[in-house]
Amino acid sequence: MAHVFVYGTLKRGQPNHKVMLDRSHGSAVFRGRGCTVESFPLVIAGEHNIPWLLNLPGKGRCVAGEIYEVDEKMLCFLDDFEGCPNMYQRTALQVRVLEWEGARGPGDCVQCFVYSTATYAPEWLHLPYHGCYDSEGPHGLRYNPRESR
Ligand code: PCA
Repeated sequence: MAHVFVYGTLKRGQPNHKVMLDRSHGSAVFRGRGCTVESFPLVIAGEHNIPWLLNLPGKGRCVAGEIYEVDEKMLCFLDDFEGCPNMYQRTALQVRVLEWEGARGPGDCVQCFVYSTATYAPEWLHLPYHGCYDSEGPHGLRYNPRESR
């Protein structure tokens, strides 16, 4: 079992959350909410308004998201779904737990996998940095789902 921190379209209520609920992809159990210990630039970029966590710790904001416990099958599925390693790369980072589901959880911080990218266009650094992604947020950059491309 591994922990995955999701900050974009995989979160509850976001356009790709359904893939985490599909048992044919493996299992993903919601464990709680958290935010990254380090700050990162989270930008919405490209013609499909895709959220990207740029792998540049120390810049941007602490980013809020959800922590899931996933099995090996789901991890493999998510790697494929997120185009890892060409689009996103899966790396480990520390997440500060804000709310844990159930009675007992780990301490303040938990190490999680995250899909971020180190291969972005330099001009993305000039886009607005978000702290908490919502496809329908006031930024007006609604995610264009893969089915509609
Ligand atoms: N999906 C992954 C990375 C960005 C995205 O839209 C996530 O939600 O964490």
